[in-house]
Amino acid sequence: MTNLDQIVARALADLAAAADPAALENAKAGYLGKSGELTALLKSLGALAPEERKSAGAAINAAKGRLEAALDARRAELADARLSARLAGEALDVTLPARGRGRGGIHPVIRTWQRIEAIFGSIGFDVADGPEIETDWYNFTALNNPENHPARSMQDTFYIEDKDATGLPLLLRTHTSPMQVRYARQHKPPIKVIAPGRTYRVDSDATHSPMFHQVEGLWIAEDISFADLKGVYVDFLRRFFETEDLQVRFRPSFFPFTEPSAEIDMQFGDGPLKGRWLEISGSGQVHPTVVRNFGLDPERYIGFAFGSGLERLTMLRYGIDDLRLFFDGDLRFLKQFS
Ligand code: 2NM
Repeated sequence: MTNLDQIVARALADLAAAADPAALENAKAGYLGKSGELTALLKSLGALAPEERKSAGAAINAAKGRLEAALDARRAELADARLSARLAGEALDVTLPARGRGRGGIHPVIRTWQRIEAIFGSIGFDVADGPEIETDWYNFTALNNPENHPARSMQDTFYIEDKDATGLPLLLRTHTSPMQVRYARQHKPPIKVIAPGRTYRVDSDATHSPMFHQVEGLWIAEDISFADLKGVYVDFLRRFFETEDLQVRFRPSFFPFTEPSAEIDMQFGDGPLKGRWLEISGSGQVHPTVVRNFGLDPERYIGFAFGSGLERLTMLRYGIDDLRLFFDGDLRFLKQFS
């Protein structure tokens, strides 16, 4: 074997043994680099006699060609191996079932809202809907709220910068009564409607949220009395709380939109709240001025209204002790109701 053959054999073995690109480039340098063995042979050609130089040069160039081809092949092999290792490391099992989107649930307050619509619907009450941004007239004036009533102040009510057609400020409704005024002005008596929805007041602490939910009820006809209010509301409470073992009492009170007015208290005959009177609603006989603002003659039409908080009803029904749980968005809480 000639010296050249030996070099080529060693070089091919070294290239094949290089385990990574850096080792390969090192091995290449030992033969084809500036001070590589093959490069040295090429440099030494000048010292040969011209007749030998030609054939030696051709042999060295052929050897150089073999090494370069082997180098390219090994480079490609190492690159392939690296890609395969990476693909194996990042393998995805595309046959796994998809995770899918989490299923939403009904918020407990909205569940209460739905139950209330079903219960009142079953005894002939329609459901009113209306805007959350209201005019001063629908939210206060029509409901007999005096011009200087504290509820009308910026301390209690969220006003927005836009004005209505009469130049009065628009506001976030502080109760759902304005929906009932709108409904009553668009329907002929008998008027029998509930108005559930979001309401807003400047109030935020452990027991008050600036946004909360109310349901108000209204029944106006020629002969609707406090006895009807009592029958309807007691029936509602017994069905809502799913118990007949429940007492109700009416306590005199005051609201600008009703006269006379009463707070409604209830008491469970059983369970953890047994024997405690709980405030559950405001109510009253609709004030003649409000009936007139419905577009009706108060000498002919009469009836009752009530207003209850949906958060309060929900807390009592499920035994929830902190209002803030409704608004935190904590799934550990919410999932218990879905
Ligand atoms: C309450 C208490 C008492 C009420 C009055 C009216 C309307 F539209 F007829 F004037 N709707 N709701 C009312 C009455 C609301 O909430 C504590």
